[in-house]
Amino acid sequence: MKVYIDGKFLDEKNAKISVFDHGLLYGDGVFEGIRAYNGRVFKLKEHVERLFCSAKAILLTIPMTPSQVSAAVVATCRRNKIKEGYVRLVVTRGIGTLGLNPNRCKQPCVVVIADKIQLYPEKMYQEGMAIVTVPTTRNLPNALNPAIKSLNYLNNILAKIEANNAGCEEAVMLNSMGNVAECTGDNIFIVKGKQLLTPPLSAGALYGITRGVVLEMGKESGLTSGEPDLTRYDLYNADECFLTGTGAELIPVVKIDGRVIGEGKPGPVTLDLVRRYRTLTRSTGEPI
Ligand code: PXG
Repeated sequence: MKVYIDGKFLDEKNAKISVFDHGLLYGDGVFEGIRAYNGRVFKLKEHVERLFCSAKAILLTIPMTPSQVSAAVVATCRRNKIKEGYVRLVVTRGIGTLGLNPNRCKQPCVVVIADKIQLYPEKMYQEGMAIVTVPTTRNLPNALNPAIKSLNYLNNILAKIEANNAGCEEAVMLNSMGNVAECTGDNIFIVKGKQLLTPPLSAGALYGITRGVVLEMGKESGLTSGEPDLTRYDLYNADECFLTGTGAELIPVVKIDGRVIGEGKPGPVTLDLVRRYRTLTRSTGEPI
C-alpha cells in the first residue's frame, strides 16, 4: 500500500509522522472518513468542504486548495487500485515544540490513506443492532464543537468503551440537556408514522454527510422530515430507528436500552432507504 504524505507516495512501512507532530501530541488536527464504491469516490466534494470547515474552525490553514485535496484523494485511490474502499484524509497541525502553542508548528501535514473497508457483519444489517445510552455526554459545543471533525475523538471513544462494556457496538450520546445528540461514529434517525426525524445539529452532532443524503432521500419518498429535539422516550417509542455514517451506511436499530423498537426487526421505511442508499453509492461519485 502507498500512503500519500505531503505530496509524496510512501510505502506503507515508511509512511510515518514525527512524534513532535501536534496531531499526536495534542490531537490537534482534522480528518475525514470517505468511501469509494464501484470505482468512484462517494460525496468527495462534500467531504473536502467539511474538512476545510473543520480546519477553519480550529484556525488551521490547509496548505492546498480544495481541488488539490480532492485530486490527492483520487490519486491515492488510483495508486492503490481501490475500487471499493475506505479513505482516511487527515490534516495535522504539523511538527512543533513540546508545548501546545500551535503557532510553533510551521507546516500542517496532509495524509491520505486508501484501504479496504471493514464492514459491520451482514447479519446486523439484516436483523438490526442493539444500542445503549451511555453516561458520557457529547462534548459541549462551546468547549469542542461536535461539528468539528477533529483528531480529538476521546469523547466518542469513551462512549464507545461504555457501549462495548454493555455488549453493544454503538452508543447513543446525549447532550448536556439530556437530549439525543448522535452516536460515537454515526448520526441517529427515527421513523414515527410518516415522519423521518433526526436530532438538530444544534443538539451537538457532526454534520453527517450520510445524514444529509438520507434527509434528501426521505423527501423524495414523501416522508415529512424534521429535526426536533429528541429524548430517549422518543427513541423508545419510535416505529423504526437506524444509524447513518460513511462507515456504517444505514444500519437498522432494533433495541435501545433493552426496549424493543417497533416490531423488533428492521422496518419497511429503513429497508427502503437502505436499498436506495446502496443504489446511489454505486452509481454516483468522483471517478477514480
Ligand atoms: N458522527 C460522528 C461523531 C462521526 O464520526 C458521523 C456522525 C457520520 O458522518 P458521515 O459524514 O460519515 O455520514 C461520523 C462519521 C470509523 C468511521 O472508522 C467513522 C465515521 C466515518 C467513517 C468511518 O469508525 N464517522
